Amino acid sequence: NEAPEAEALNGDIAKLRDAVLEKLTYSVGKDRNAASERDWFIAVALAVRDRMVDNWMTSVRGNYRDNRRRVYYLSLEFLIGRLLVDSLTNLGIVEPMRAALASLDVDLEKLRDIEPDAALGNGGLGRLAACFMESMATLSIAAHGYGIRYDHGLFRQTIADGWQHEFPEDWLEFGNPWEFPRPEVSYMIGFGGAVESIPRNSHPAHVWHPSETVEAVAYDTPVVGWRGKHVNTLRLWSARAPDPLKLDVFNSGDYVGALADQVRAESISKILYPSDSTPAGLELRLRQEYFFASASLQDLIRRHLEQHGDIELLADKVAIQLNDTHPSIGVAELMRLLVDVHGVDWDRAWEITVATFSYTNHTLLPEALETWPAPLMERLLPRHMQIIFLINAKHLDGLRAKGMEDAGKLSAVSLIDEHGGRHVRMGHLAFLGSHKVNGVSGLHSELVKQTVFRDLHEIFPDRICNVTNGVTFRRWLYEANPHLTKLLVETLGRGFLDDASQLQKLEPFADDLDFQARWAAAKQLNKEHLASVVADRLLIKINPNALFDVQIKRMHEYKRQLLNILDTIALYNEIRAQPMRDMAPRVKIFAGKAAASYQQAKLIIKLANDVARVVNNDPTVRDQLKVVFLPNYNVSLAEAIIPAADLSEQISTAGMEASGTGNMKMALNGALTIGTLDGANVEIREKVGSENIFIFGLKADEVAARRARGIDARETIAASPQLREVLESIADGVFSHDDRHRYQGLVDAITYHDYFLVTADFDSYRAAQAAVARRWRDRKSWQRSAILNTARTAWFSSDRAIAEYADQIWNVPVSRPKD
Ligand code: 26Y
Repeated sequence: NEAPEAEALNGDIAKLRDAVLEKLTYSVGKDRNAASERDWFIAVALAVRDRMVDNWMTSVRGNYRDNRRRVYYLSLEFLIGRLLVDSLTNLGIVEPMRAALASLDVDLEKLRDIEPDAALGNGGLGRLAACFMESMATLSIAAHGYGIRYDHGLFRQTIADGWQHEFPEDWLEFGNPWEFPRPEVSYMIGFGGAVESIPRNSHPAHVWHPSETVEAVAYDTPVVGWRGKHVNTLRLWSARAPDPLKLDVFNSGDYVGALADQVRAESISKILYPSDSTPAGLELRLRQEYFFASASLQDLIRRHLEQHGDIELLADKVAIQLNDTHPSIGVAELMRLLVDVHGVDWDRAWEITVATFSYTNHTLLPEALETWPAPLMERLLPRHMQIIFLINAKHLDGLRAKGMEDAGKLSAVSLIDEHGGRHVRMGHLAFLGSHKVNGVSGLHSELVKQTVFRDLHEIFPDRICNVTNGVTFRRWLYEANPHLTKLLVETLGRGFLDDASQLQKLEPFADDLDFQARWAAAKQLNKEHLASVVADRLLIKINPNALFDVQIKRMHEYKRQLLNILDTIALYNEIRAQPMRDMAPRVKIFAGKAAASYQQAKLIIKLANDVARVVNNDPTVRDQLKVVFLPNYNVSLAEAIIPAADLSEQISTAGMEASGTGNMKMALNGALTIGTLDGANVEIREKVGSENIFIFGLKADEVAARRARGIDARETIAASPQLREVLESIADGVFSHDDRHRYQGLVDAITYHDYFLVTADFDSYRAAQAAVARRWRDRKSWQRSAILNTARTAWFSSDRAIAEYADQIWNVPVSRPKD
């Protein structure tokens, strides 16, 4: 029965070819002989989008017909990346499209590289939102994502003379073929002004008269799940001035003044805040948060009333997930909409609110916990400030009525932080306004209970739960690593594509030498590809047979790229001391962006580049060690690096990385992890087995104890000759001949004030790295472990994570693509 299949395939190829040509002609307006690669890309994207639309309409109709509870995922970040191959994969037409394009003399791989990388996010939190959108579609959940359509996503990073420079990113420059502008879907968002109290029989009504209004306009992007069956919507809001041009002002000759309101309004969706885990703290950030929370809530209430006609049913039909505290002003906004606009009485409105919202915490770092100065909130959102005070008063009164009198306890659970000027605690607001609060790994969720929300947890002991993060295997295995995926299909059949747990069936092959050889061949192809990327971008030749030792993530002191650099220098010293010693060649690969204002992180980038320059140009080192810092880390670069990784560096100070998701992606692609017992590393160890991972360093409780003893590191350094040598060489200017004192401050900082415990973990890390090197030399044993990493990490699929949210938090059904 091959003939009919081949015929169907040929039919599909012909149809795709016609569809692409039609788009090229009538939508792009180009003749095929004049079309540029970008023209072809747009034509193909539009043709692919058409294929999604039929299923999209069916899904939308189904969502109405079934009257199911809808899930709304509110996130200020969606780190989407490219969509062409992702869409083709989920629609199951990669190969037919490749063939259709080949018949037109067009190379699909070239088109893939032309698409800009949609970087509407900073890092883990934004990428998680994108993985979750894909899994919610895959599991046929009636879900909508809501966010902001930033004109400019995360900055483009260049490295010049080793230093990071930031340039604006312009993903919309040539238009966005995936989205549908919906100018008819728009909402008015108020700011400032005053609140009027109108006396009534029972209690006063409140009318907010904003002094400024901004319009939120919707742009919809279809999100297609695996096998194309279910399609959801990502709705992103763009800001417009309701009255963009003051004609009278313009006519009076003040051309710039006439546009001032427009500039102010549109600045809200101009640019993504480029910091993660460091305070943004500016008024524009609060304006962004309220703008998108309000637009999203108005939109979902309108949809709810259209469908169900009764605001009382909101919590039965709607679940809203807050992705960190960034949308948590939504708690006050929903109260305002229910009480002031829809006339629901306060207590009932609060019941509905709590039953509707749930909140995911992604960080324990105190500097990343959002608080807003009460005077700022009062000025920008006067009605919301009143509502927050009232929520707080009822909350604290309730506790006093239950006999809680301890002023310290009450102030710890108050929505208002009274230390150093009044601030609204957005985490507390999100906690109180939600029926469930989750952390993102087992360890992190426990720490959430013991630290940031200790006192609230005591009062609401059933509220905090755990949902360990996951990643979508479609993007991070099938698309990023077609060589390995092909081998897995040949070995296991196609079942694992629908049901990741079938990857377990790989276990028996871990010791099979023939399979190991094919496994190694796939890895080798990925490494050769990465080597060509490195050669193109950095003009550095790396050896694809070397161990690829990879640390890719945002630059942050707690992630301890510095520890990895110190290890690199120690290796370098060893090689110089014994140049002829036979060691396993290594390539240290770094990539990551530092927030533009984070000086220490930028200095660490410079150090990595300085070390790379010295090591790579030292003839005694030969091929034994190479160091590369790949600029402009983003989703697409991750897709090239992850399948090529042998070793995955997950070395944060224990207790500080909430989960990590790069750790999951690399383990899935058969890299071994070297890491601390932090975040999801703990669960990765449980799944893969301790003989297939390299764990080192202080544990979270030991970190706390060590810090309590003081973080002066002089004794630690004195006790480690290797560490002393490394730090001396940095301080002496071995890597900075042009400015010998460049790193004096950095060395002093970890010597006298080593908050992230780089020095305390150094020896243990070095020992783990030595164990890595020994294992690597026993290639069969390494490959066995690598295979077992892939076989045992199916649990880290975002399908599993989303199924847990659906079950424990949203109370909605899921159905698998094959059901
Ligand atoms: C308030 C503002 C400055 C801010 C903006 C972005 C604060 C935090 C963030 C982003 C945080 C983030 O990306 N957190 C990461 O979330 C991942 C998904 O849960 C985790 O895997 C990762 O450990 C955590 O650092």
